Amino acid sequence: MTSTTFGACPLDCPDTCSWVVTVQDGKAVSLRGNREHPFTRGALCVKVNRYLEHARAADRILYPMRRVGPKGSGRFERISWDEALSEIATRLHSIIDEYGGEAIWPYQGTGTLGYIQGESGKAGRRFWNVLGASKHDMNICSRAGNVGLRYVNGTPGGMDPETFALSKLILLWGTNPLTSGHHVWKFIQEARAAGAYVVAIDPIRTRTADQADEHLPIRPGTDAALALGLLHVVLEEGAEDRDFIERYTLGWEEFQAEIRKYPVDRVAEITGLPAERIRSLGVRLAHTRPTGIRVTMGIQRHAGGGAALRAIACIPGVTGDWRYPGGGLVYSTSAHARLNVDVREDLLPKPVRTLTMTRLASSLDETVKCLWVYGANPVGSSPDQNRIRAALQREDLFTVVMEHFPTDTVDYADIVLPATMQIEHMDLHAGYGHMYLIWNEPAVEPPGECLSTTETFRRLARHMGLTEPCLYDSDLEIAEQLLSTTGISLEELRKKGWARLDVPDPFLPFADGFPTPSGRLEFVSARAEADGQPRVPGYTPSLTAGTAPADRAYPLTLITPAQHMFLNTTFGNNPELLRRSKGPKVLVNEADAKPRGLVDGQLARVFNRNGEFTAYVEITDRVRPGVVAAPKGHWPKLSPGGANPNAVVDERDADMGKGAVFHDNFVDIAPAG
Ligand SMILES: Nc1nc2c(c(=O)[nH]1)N[C@H]1C(S)=C(S)[C@@H](COP(=O)(O)OP(=O)(O)OC[C@H]3O[C@@H](n4cnc5c(=O)[nH]c(N)nc54)[C@H](O)[C@@H]3O)O[C@H]1N2
Ligand SMILES: Nc1nc2c(c(=O)[nH]1)N[C@H]1C(S)=C(S)[C@@H](COP(=O)(O)OP(=O)(O)OC[C@H]3O[C@@H](n4cnc5c(=O)[nH]c(N)nc54)[C@H](O)[C@@H]3O)O[C@H]1N2
Ligand code: SF4
Ligand SMILES: [Mo]
Repeated sequence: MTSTTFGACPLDCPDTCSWVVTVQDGKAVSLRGNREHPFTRGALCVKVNRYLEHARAADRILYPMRRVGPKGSGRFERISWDEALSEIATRLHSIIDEYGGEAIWPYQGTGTLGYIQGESGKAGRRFWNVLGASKHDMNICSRAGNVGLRYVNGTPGGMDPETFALSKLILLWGTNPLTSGHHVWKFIQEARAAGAYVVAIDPIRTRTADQADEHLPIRPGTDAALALGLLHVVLEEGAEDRDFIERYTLGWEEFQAEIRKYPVDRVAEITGLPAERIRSLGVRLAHTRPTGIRVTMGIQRHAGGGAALRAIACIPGVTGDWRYPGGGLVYSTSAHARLNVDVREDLLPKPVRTLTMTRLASSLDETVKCLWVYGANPVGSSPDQNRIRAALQREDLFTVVMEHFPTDTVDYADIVLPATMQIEHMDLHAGYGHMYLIWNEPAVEPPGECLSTTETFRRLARHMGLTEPCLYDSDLEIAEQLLSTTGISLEELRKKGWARLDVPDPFLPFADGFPTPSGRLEFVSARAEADGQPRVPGYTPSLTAGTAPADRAYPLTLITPAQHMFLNTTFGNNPELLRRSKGPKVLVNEADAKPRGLVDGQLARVFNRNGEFTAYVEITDRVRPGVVAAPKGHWPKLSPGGANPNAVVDERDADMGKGAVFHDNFVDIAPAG
C-alpha cells in the first residue's frame, strides 16, 4: 500500500520547507520538496535530500540507556523506558526537595524549530514551569540582531522574502543564502531578470558572493560604519525621502548629525573597502527604488552585532523603501506568524532565575544539579568547548540527553532518551524566512523505542505524579491552541500541508505603522537609552575590529560560518555529507599562510587562550588577509584532535541581548604536529 503525507523540514533554516513523504508498506520510500508550495517549489537541499537515509542510519539511538563508563566516555547499557523514567523521577524529586526546582536547567536547542516538539514552542516548557525549573534563555542564534532591530522598527520582522522579486537593488548583507537557505535565490533571480543589481557584503567570498553582481569584502565587525557611510552618500545626493522621514520616523535631526560623522573616506578606513566602491554603492542606493536588504544572523555574531543591525535598519527609514513591495529589510519573518505560544508561566510556584544558553561553560556550576539537554548539542555548538567539557564532568551533576544520535554531548549523559525524528512525530512550523505555516504529519512509526518530546514529558509527568491537566494535552490539542490566534484552521492546514499567513499579498509590513512606542520608525530610541545603549544608532566595533593589531596576542580574526553540508552539528555524522565537506577546513589567505609556513591541504592548529582545534588548510583569496574562516558543525569526536572551532570561541556577550560572538574571535594558526 502506498500513501503520501505532508511534512515540514524541522531544521534551524529560514526556509522551513514543505515536504511530501511517500510511504510504502509502512516504510518511507521517498521524501521530496512540495511542488505546490510557493516558497519550497519542489526543492529541498543537499543536506535534507539525505533525511530518510539519516533517519535509518546505523548509529541512530533507539533505546533508553544508562551510563556505565566515566562521564565523557560514551559507554552505556540499554535499559527500559520504565527504568529510565523511574530513575529520572526519583532524581528530580530529590533534587527539588534538597535544592529547589531552580537546580534544574532545561537546556533546549534548535535541533527542531517545531512549535509542538521544539525550541519555538511548548515542548517541555509547561512541565518545567510546574517543577519550578530555571528558565533557559535561547540567545545563541539571533538575539543581538533581534534587539537592535526592535529599537528601530519595534520588531525583528520585515519584508516578505518573496517580494525580493520586485526589488531593483538587493543588498545581501552578512548572509550566505546559497548555503544557509537557498530558496530566496529564485526570487532574487526573478528580480535580476527584470534588471535588479545584487551586492554581497561579506568578509568571505562565499558561494553567494560568487553569484552576485558585486562583492564588497568588508572587514568583519564594521558594518554599522558602512551603513552610516552609505547614508552619508544618500544625503550628499539629496536623495533622502523627506516626506517619509517627516511622516513615519522619529529623531531625524539627531540621526542626521550622526550620519555626518561618517564621510566615505573615514568609512573606507574603518571597513577596509575602497572609497570609490562605497561611494558608487551609496549613489546606487540613493537612486534605486525599491532597494531590498537581506540580512541574516551571521553579521550579528559580533561584539557590535546589535549596533550593526540597528544602523542597517535605519537605511529604509531614510530612503523611504518601506513604501514599496520589494523595499525594506528582512532579518526574520517569524514574528509575523502570531502563534499562541503560551507556556503557562502562571504555573511556576515562584519566580525563578534565567540561565543563558551561550553561558553554559560558566553557569553550569554547583547550583545546577540536573542538566536536561534536548534538541541541542552544546559540546559541539556552544562557546568555550573545553570549559563545557570540564563542567559536564562533575560527578554530582545529573545529565539527561534526549537525542537521535550519539553526539559529543551524549557522551556525558547519565541517562540517554531516544527521540523521534520529523517523519515520526507531529509538529507545526512557521518559517523565519517566509510567510507560511507548515504542517508536519507523522508518516511512519518510530523505530525502536523512540518517543516524541511531548510524549516523553507526558509519561514523565505521570511517573512524577503531577496533576496539572495541561501537561497531558495531546499534540493535536496543542496544535489547536497554537493556531487559535492565527485565523488558520487546523483542518485546512492538515489537508493542504501549509497555509499562507493571514496577511495581505503583496505584504507591506509597516503599512499600519511601526510597532514602536511612538508608532514611528525610531532613529532615536528612548528604549535603547533605558537599556544603557546609545540613544542614536552608531558604530560599535567588534572585538577584532576594535583592537590595534600591535595589541593582539593572537593576530587573526576567526569567522565560523555555516557549513554547506551540515546544519549546525546536525548531519555531521552522515558519512557522505562529511566526505563532501572535505573538512574540517580552515580558509587562510596567502598573505597569512606564507609567514606561518602553512601549505595548502596540511593539518594546522588554530589556537588562542581558550584552546585549539585542528583543521585542513585551504589557501585562498576567498578570505581577506587577517581573516581566517572555519565552517561550524563538525563533530569534535569525528575531527582530528577531537575539537571543533568552538574550542576557541569566547564565552562573551555581544552588545545587545547577550547575543553570541561566534565570528568575532582572535586566533593564531600554525602547522600541526
Ligand atoms: N548549510 C547550512 N545552512 C544553515 C546553517 C548551517 O549550519 N549550514 N545554519 C542555520 C542557522 S542556525 C542559521 S542561524 C542561519 C544563519 O545563516 P547566515 O546568516 O547566512 O549564517 P553565517 O554563515 O553564520 O553568516 C553569513 C555570512 O556572514 C558573514 N559575516 C561574518 N561576519 C560578518 C561581518 O562582520 N559583516 C558581514 N557583512 N558579514 C559577516 C559570514 O562570512 C557568512 O558568509 O543559517 C541556517 N542555515
Ligand atoms: N562556531 C560556531 N558555533 C555556532 C554557530 C556559529 O555560527 N559558529 N552558530 C550557532 C547557531 S546560529 C545555532 S542556532 C546553534 C545551534 O546549536 P544547537 O541548538 O545545539 O544545534 P545542533 O548542534 O544542530 O544540535 C541539535 C541537536 O538536536 C538534535 N535534535 C534534532 N531534532 C530533535 C528532536 O526532535 N528531539 C530531540 N530530542 N533532539 C533533536 C539533533 O540530533 C542535534 O544533535 O549553534 C551555534 N553554534
Ligand atoms: S535545511 Fe532549509 S533548505 Fe534544506 S530542506 Fe530544510 S528548510 Fe529546506
Ligand atoms: Mo542559528
